[in-house]
Amino acid sequence: MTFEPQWKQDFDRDGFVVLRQYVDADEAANVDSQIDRFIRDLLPTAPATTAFYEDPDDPSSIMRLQNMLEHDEWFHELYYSESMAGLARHLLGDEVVGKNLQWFNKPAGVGGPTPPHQDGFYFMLEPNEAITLWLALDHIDEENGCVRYVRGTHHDGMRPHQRSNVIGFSQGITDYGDADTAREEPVHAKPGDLFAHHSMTMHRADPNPSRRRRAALGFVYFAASANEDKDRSEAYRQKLYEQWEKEGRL
Ligand SMILES: O=C(O)CCC(=O)C(=O)O
Repeated sequence: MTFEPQWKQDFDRDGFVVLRQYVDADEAANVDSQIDRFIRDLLPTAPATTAFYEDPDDPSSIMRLQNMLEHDEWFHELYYSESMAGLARHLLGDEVVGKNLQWFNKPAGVGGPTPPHQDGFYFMLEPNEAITLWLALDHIDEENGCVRYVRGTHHDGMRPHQRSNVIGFSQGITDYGDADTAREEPVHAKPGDLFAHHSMTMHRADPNPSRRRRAALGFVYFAASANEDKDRSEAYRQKLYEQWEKEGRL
C-alpha cells in the first residue's frame, strides 16, 4: 500500500481528508453484500445493542450496526487490513488501537439527522486523538444526507455537548450556530470514496427524506498514545443503553 504524504498534510490541516475511489466500486458492492449477510445471519443472535432502528417495530429501518468486528471474521479482517488500519496509522502518525466498526445507514425516506458533534466527546480520551474512516457505499449528496464537515475545527477544542434525542447519536453540540453552519462543507460521495476525520472535527448530516438509501461503513481507531477513561466511558454507555431500552428504542 502507498499512503500519500499529502493525505496526512491535508488531514492535519483540515481535520478531514477525502480520498476518492479509495476502494473500487466492485469492492464497495462486496462490502454491501457482506453487510446484508451480517444482518441476515448474525444479527438475529447478536446482543440487542448491535443494531439501532429508526422504528424498532420495522426491521428494515436499521440506522446503525455497531461492534461488527466482534461478531464476524470477514469484517474483522477488513478492519485490521493494511488498507484500513494502515491508513489510520498513517493519518494519525501513531500506532492505533482498534475500537469499533459501525454501519451508518439513513434508510430512504425515514433516515434521521446526524446532530452536530465531535466524536471525541463520546470517546473520553486524553489526548483526544482518534480517527474515523468513513467508507461511502452509496451515491450521497444533499438530498440523502451527506456529511458536512467544519474545516479546521479539530484545532479549536471541545465544544459543549448535551443529550440529543436522536437514537444512535447520544450527544449533540449545544451552541452550534449560524457561524458554524456557514462554514460547513457538504461532501458528496460515490461508492468507494473514503472520508477520514479526526475525533475533534465538527460534523453533522441532514436527514434522508429522499427515495435513495444513504449508507457508509465507519472504522474507528484510537491513537495508541491516547488514554481512554474506560470506567467512565463504560458507565456512560451502560446508562445510555438502559435509558434507550426503557424508552423502547432498542
Ligand atoms: O454517517 C453519518 O451521518 C455520521 C457519521 C459520524 O458521525 C461519524 O462517522 O463520526
